[in-house]
Amino acid sequence: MKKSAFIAVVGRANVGKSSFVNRAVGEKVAIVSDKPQTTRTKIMGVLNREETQIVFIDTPGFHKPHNTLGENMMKAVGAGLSDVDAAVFMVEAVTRFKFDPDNLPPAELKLMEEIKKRKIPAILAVNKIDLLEDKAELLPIIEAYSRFLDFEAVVPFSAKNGDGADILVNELMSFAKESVHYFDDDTVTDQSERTMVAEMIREKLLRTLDNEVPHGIAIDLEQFFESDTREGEPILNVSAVIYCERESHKGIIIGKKGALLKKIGTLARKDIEEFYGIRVSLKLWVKVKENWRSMQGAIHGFGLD
Ligand SMILES: Nc1nc2c(ncn2[C@@H]2O[C@H](COP(=O)(O)OP(=O)(O)OP(=O)(O)O)[C@@H](O)[C@H]2O)c(=O)[nH]1
Ligand SMILES: [Mg+2]
Repeated sequence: MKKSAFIAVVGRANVGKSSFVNRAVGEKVAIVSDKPQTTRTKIMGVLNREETQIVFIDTPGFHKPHNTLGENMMKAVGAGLSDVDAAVFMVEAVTRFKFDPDNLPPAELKLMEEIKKRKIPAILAVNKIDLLEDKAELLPIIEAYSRFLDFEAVVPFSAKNGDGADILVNELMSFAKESVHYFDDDTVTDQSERTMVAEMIREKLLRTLDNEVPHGIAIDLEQFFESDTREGEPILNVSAVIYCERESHKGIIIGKKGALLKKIGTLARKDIEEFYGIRVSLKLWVKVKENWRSMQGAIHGFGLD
């Protein structure tokens, strides 16, 4: 009997939502970095196990928006929570902030409120347990969140080393109901190939650059086509413009004598080559589009709404 479930994965930025979705699906469908607000849109990742299809909906980290892009990202979280069978509410066992059970971050409280209002069955997933010295540290965390929401289950796990991840996936399997499958069995994501490639490039920028610079970046893929080399080998030709918000950022991205841009290009090219299994020629340019994160038209142009 064919079954399926739609599962929203929500939580504050940087808790490991995308890392979990990638591990559950078994393929990299969403980019990951140590910078908050890595994920900008809702992204589907598909897992097929026997006759059951689980569609994970990875969402941007929940936060108070500071610009139009942020507002769109929060709309994506709302849309991600629409018509799902269950939600994974993800928190981290060891946070960069001091954990105070009586003062949970407002973003998390608001998100739990939203889940409650929509009457979505939710699982509390406590990620990053590999960082815990003592598992007993989990108790006050679980207790603090359970005060606000009646979770169907609580699963501590590590998206990094996989401990407990299967327990979480198995819990989610129980939400599957008899239904047609919405994706072909060999499909892993709803994103287009062009979007995946643009995201691979953005991931390298997020991982290489610091502070404000990577947050103001968007990628516009200009060329994306396959051809043959003179030796008759297939090659994928990709050219992309890296948009940033300031002239000073442009200089940082390019680096001394173009060294940083070259490094980013090499890292991205290797990733794209691995993904497609053929040679890739990647050309990158850097341009400035001031304040684009506050311009709906530009945001739309980048496919971020
Ligand atoms: N130690 C450890 N680090 C983890 C684990 N899971 C994720 N990380 C790291 O946490 C950081 C954020 O991971 P992401 O998967 O991008 O987090 P996210 O929740 O999708 O973040 P946003 O898209 O910004 O909301 C990355 O540096 C990951 O490598 C884990 O289980 N243990
Ligand atoms: Mg993410």
